[in-house]
Amino acid sequence: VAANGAATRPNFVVNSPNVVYSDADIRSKYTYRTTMVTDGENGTRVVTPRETVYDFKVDTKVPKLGVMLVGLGGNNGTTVTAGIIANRRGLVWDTRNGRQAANYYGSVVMGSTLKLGTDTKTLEDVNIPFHDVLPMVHPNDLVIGGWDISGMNLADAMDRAKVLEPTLKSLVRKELAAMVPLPSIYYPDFIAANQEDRADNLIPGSKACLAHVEQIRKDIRDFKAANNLDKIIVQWTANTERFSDIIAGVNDTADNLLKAIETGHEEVSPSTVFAVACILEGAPFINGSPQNTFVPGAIDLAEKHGAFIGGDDFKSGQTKMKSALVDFLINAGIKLTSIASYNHLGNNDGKNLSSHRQFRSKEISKSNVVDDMVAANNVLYAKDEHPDHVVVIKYIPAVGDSKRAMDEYSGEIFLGGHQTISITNVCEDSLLASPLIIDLVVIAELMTRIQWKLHSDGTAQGAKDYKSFHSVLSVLSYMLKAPLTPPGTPVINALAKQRAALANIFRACVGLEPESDMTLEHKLF
Ligand code: NAI
Ligand code: DG6
Repeated sequence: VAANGAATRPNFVVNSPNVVYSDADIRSKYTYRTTMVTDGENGTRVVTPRETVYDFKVDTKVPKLGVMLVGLGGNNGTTVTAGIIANRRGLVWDTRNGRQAANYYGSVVMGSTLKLGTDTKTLEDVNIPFHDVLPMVHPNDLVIGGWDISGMNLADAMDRAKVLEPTLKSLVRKELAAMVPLPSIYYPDFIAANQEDRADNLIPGSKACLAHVEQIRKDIRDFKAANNLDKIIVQWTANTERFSDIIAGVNDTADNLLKAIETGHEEVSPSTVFAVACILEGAPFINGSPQNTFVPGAIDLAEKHGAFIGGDDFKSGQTKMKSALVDFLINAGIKLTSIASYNHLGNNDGKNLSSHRQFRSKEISKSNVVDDMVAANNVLYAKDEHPDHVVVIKYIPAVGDSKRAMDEYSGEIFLGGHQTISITNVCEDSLLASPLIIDLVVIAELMTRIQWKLHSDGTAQGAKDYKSFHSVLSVLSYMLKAPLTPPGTPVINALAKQRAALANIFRACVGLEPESDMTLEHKLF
């Protein structure tokens, strides 16, 4: 992939009349097949296959991309920055277990593969790196910057985070020491009081105002110009905030939200101010924390400006396991009756979450993650019936960033039997979250280059102009605990479905069918 902004192409060619390559883009004609169900007579249902033909167009010019993190000096911010530098420079360092080379493990884009098809001769699967299905930014080429209410340089902040090996830290120290976060906005009511002592790098003012929006917009423009960037993506990886109350006339519509910012309404959070600034600046904004940054007015504003937003809350460990395991159990016909999820951790995130209102934001985002899987199984569950589900988080400083998640899943099996599954998941939280930050950036950027229209075959149904995907990028759901979806559309939490959606949309863009896993070629001779 060219890092110089030249148009690039996947290193495969789709041999189909439905796919056309040019110097600037890849165009595909794609037939989307769905099944529609209506109620018929006498309690029967009428099921009708439906086909919609779309044209997709992918701009193949890979931009020079900047990523600006809100919370750059935190555990995630410093870890992802050090990790990208380590990969870019191909670093290898000593650990007590031997030599360790930089890698992108934990990133779907960089660490996983997609089945391209079946080898004509051997009939074996041909897999390609996920990153190669369409022209994507390489994470090594990302230019990183951002804001933090703590003005510590990133080398010292990396020490404060206590995540990385000293040998790796010494190799990236010089570059990180030169990076100092931009001052940020701090409205003390939104994060825990125990964060106050690190708030020494502030834009003046302690409630929302237009000057804050303008300063953030200027920061984005300045960073873009200083680094000669084509595009910027902004991601919130700052502290979890409390939820904002949704108040009619304040944050329910785009106009009211802008007015509320202008008049300094106390219910507008820093993360919402960042979101508004990014929307107005046309920079995609992704929320990696659980709070309701995207109040209805922010979503409305994004839709009005055709700006991209995504969220909420990185799905790194316990919830990722949960959204795979619950999908498996319920689809195996086992009636899950309870989930008890305990977490303890000792990093600054844990410290912030030891405050009730911030914990409550996290509790909400961690609790709704099985709803769709339960609701889909009307054999096991009556309407509105669901498993008991409790989430506990405790701050234990001694374990630092090494989060412990303990889950007990109980369910009913055949003829009144019971099954209890206990899982202990120990992981450095920031080493799980950092690759997600990368995936979110790379995929969100790619989504800005994909356009669609209804295929025109001379009928009235066809559309003339291409347009973008909806402002709310639900395609990012795989990386997020409480996926934001376009208003009125369902939330999918099941991990396998989220990944299939991502992969199959990208396949459609190069004119390939969804991967059905039927493998009839191995069954029908
Ligand atoms: P952290 O506490 O180490 O870092 C957060 C940083 O944000 C701090 O440096 C803080 O000074 C800064 N900050 C707070 N308010 C700010 C503001 N208004 N503007 C700019 N900077 C501000 O936390 P960590 O571990 O990096 O996590 C970041 C966020 O990601 C948290 O909300 C956490 O809940 C969320 N998250 C983390 C996951 C993980 O696995 N590490 C997974 C899911 C979500
Ligand atoms: C304790 O749950 C702290 C949280 O910030 C989590 O570490 C983070 O949200 C990751 O959660 P999960 O459920 O994806 O492991």
